[in-house]
Amino acid sequence: MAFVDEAKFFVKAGDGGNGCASFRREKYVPKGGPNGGDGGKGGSVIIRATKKLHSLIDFRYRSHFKAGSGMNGQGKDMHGRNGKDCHMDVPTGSVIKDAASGQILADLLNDGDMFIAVQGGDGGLGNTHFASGTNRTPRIATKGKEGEEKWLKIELKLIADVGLVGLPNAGKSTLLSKLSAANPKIADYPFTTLEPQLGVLQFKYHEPCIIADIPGLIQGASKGVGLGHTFLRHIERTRILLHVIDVESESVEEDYRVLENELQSYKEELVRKTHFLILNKIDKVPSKKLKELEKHFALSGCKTVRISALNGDGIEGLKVLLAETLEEYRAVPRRTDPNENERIVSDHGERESGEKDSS
Ligand SMILES: Nc1nc2c(ncn2[C@@H]2O[C@H](COP(=O)(O)OP(=O)(O)OP(=O)(O)O)[C@@H](O)[C@H]2O)c(=O)[nH]1
Ligand SMILES: [Mg+2]
Repeated sequence: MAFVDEAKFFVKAGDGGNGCASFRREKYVPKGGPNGGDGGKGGSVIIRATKKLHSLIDFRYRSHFKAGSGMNGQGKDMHGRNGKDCHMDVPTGSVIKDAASGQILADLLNDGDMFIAVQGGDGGLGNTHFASGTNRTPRIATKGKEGEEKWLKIELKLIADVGLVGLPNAGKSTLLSKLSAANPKIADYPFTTLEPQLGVLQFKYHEPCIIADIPGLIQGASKGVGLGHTFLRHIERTRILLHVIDVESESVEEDYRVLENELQSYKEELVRKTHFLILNKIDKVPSKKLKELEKHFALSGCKTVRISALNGDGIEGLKVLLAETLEEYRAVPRRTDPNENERIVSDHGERESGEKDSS
């Protein structure tokens, strides 16, 4: 299951410069011929895919992209300068559509793929073009053509690398907000998160990764209790699962068992995935309790990580662990899923409809 992120933006190519109508004026040359230069060509808006980008976050800050207009031609056969192209970088995997018709215009799969979104207008012709045997003093020059403009839609399919699972109120959304720039709703009651949320975790020296925070699971979720477990399909293809546990709970071991059971009843595969047990809210319990819990989980072969999502303790260590673990996985290609068409909420704060995407 992939998350679809999308944005709308406006592109406008540069207008062509006007051609010029002028005549040579020199001493002793009473009737100089035409010497009006052509107008410059307008710049185009060119969209280029780069693997350095991983989200459409930049579109939150900018939605209009304009190329430069061509300069007008001048006398003395001077052509106008061409307008500057506008280069836009988008993440690889972006699909560009016409916003009005929905028609796919480009599928920018590979690093370096380019697409001319709108062509600059041609420059007008200077009057030199119109001189002929019968008309040696043409006073006409043509106007530059207007650059194209349109609204486009960009869609990016994101596949989460890391999934956050846990009982309601365990602190999953708080953790997402600490690991990424996402701003999910956090509150001291169960089922705060009603729809999966995405965030992008940026590393200093590694490729960024995408984290999915899903609604809390409770005993019986697999039978539809609470919010059910259909959300789990959003994390089916993640590389890593973080099982977020509230260590303040009276029954941490039991909570963990419930979580494992629900994951298992959804799909056996989910419990076999690489996972780390995140002991959250360590600020709320004495270290004696933590040590006991660590000992308990170590016996079952589970790797634990202590954190306080609230005050940030242990978050840096967790980031390093995620970066290193993901690095090992990068070399292995992920299987593709033909049914990746669900839309959900991303950390751009845009809420999408649940409709199926036909692309
Ligand atoms: N003291 C303390 N409180 C925390 C910590 N992490 C989260 N909380 C609090 O726990 C409550 C629940 O946090 P959320 O992040 O909304 O929990 P959630 O797991 O996303 O909950 P659901 O979306 O309902 O499943 C909030 O009041 C948080 O402020 C922590 O490390 N320490
Ligand atoms: Mg939540």
